Amino acid sequence: MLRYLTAGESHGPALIAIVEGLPSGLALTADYVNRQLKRRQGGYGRGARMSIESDKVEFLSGVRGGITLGSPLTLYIGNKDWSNWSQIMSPDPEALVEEKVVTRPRPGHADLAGALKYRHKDIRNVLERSSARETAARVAVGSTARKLLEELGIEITGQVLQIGGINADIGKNDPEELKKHLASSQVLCADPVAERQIIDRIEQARQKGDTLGGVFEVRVHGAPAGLGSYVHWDRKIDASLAAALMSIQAVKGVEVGMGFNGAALMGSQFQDEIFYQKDRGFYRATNRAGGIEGGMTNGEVIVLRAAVKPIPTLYQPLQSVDLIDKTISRAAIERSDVCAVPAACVIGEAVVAWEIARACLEKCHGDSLDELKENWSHYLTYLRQV
Ligand code: EPS
Repeated sequence: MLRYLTAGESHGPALIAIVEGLPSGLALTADYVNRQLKRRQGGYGRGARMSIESDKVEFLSGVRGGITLGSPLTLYIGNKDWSNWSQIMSPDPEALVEEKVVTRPRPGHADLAGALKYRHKDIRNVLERSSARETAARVAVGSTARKLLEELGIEITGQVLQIGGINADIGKNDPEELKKHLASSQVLCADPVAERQIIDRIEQARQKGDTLGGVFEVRVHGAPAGLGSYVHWDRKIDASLAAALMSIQAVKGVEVGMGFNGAALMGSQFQDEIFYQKDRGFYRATNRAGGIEGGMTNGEVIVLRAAVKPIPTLYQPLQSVDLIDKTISRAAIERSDVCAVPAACVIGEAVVAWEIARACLEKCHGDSLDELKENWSHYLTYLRQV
């Protein structure tokens, strides 16, 4: 069973993740993970924190000589900002906890509900963990899954479709063009015209002390039919993918395939008709279902989209009420980003990679990569010949 936990506060010493269940024999280097960590830090619209950090992973266990051992992996990402916070965030009883106290909850943040739930008088105790800083650990974790999927011939790609109401026109690009634009885009957007407008809109929002949200898409290429299951609610792969995407900070909606737009069609217009070719097996000519039917992959490209709300920290803050003295006041201002949708897309790729890898291992098992690949290859042969 593939599982993981993350730990760490945004301004604490480090983020940690423990990953269990990766097969032995997988080639995995810090450089590989670091490439994804770097992508997550990018994107036009990030705040000052990203110029302090340059996230790098260290394997504290589970990898030897660049190869996984099958034992739990411990992933460590140090926070450079810790040196500015070590006295305030120290675990020692002498910590300067009276400094940088936050008492005016930001609407839209975890601040208020978190303080009420855990009976905190200082909202810092909430925001340090609810911060999207935690997603660095999840991207590191997802990179280990991405590496495993590469071995199985599965590729995960992501792109931003909309920021601040500006939609990318991706219909006219062929997949290679798309990849080229994506590789150089500052907002992970395949449409260069939309990209320029998005950057302008982010600048306008920054000048107004405001923030922006948007929509990103993640696609999974090469997943065979039969990942997930129809037999029980918690084995349906669309459910686990939606939960994983929804768990990303600020995500407010998830779609599979046509999603909400499909609801207005007739059944005859929506369903993807079934075809068969010798040596290819069953396939579809359309993909409105987004590669998932009945809680299982159907062999087509998996298409997932997530809606990211605008970041709650506003430099022109909205009304709030002080947690302690109950006076009406403006919400607290914490250093933050104007727009983190491109980062959210990279995080989306990571959490999707994780769920797909989990489903692949559940389907074909393997304590070692070789064992998994043998079982995988038998299954793919069966699908082609059935
Ligand atoms: C975040 C606030 C900012 C962001 C942070 C998420 O951090 P800070 O308060 O240190 O400036 O930059 O994101 C990250 C640190 C990151 O690595 O993505 C928040 O309040 O959620």
